[in-house]
Amino acid sequence: SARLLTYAQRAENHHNPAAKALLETIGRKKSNLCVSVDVTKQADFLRIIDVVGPYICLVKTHVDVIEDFEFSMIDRLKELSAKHDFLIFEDRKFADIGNTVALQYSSGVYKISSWSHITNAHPIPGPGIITGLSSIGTPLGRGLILLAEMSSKGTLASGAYTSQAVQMARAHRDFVIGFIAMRRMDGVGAEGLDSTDLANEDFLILTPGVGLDAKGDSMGQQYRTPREVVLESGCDVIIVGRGIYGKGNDADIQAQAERYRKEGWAAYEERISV
Ligand code: 5FU
Repeated sequence: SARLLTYAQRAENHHNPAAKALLETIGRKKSNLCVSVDVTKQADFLRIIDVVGPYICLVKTHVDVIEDFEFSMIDRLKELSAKHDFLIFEDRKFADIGNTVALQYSSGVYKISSWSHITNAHPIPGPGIITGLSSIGTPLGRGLILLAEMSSKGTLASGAYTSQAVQMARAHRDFVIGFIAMRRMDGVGAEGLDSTDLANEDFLILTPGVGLDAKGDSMGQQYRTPREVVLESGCDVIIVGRGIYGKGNDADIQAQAERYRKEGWAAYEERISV
């Protein structure tokens, strides 16, 4: 299964340009670390990304929390993406009908499709949300992640909901490149499917709720270590927010980014060596 392949080998399995580029970047930089930069000022946002850039494969944004947003910030973000060789993932969590999400993705203040290689969506509206986002994202070579599970306590994304999210993704393999999930989705919702097809299935698993120094926060977030996430649960990309950018000055932030990169990569190397 894909769990035992190298990231570089898996890049060959993917035709979606965003999935291929992400896997190649991970292999090239020896980093399965995505930093989530959830700060509210443009200057802090860009400064933190410049500090962590060398250690990451992907930066995750919530662009709508930036208070002093100007579109020129996106130009600076793209420059940093080229300078440090990482991709961009706007964690927009679209959740409406296809026609509406196509507008939200392409238009408005943020024009997410014009700069974000990867974005994500809740499967709650049904497959029309994929059709709508794909009508904008596929011509631009973008990739979509479906939220099959969440890291927060009491999430409703479990059981049959998770299985149906995976089934929706299987029906749209050109645009849906993987999941937000807490474990590999191999075999989930796969009753009655051909076993060789399933053995070759290669979804990317991006996993938030990663921290080395805390178990959670006061609002339901739950943290696991890179080792639990990558080695034990077979996930592909660790997403770390406050564990990195919340750690003080630039030198501390840089040290944490390097620490998580090392931990995530060691867990992957151990995984593929067994
Ligand atoms: F889909 C999800 C999820 O299930 N849990 C999350 O925490 C997304 N997230 C995001 O990852 C969340 O919106 C934050 O941007 C980030 C986690 O940040 P933390 O500071 O590492 O807790």
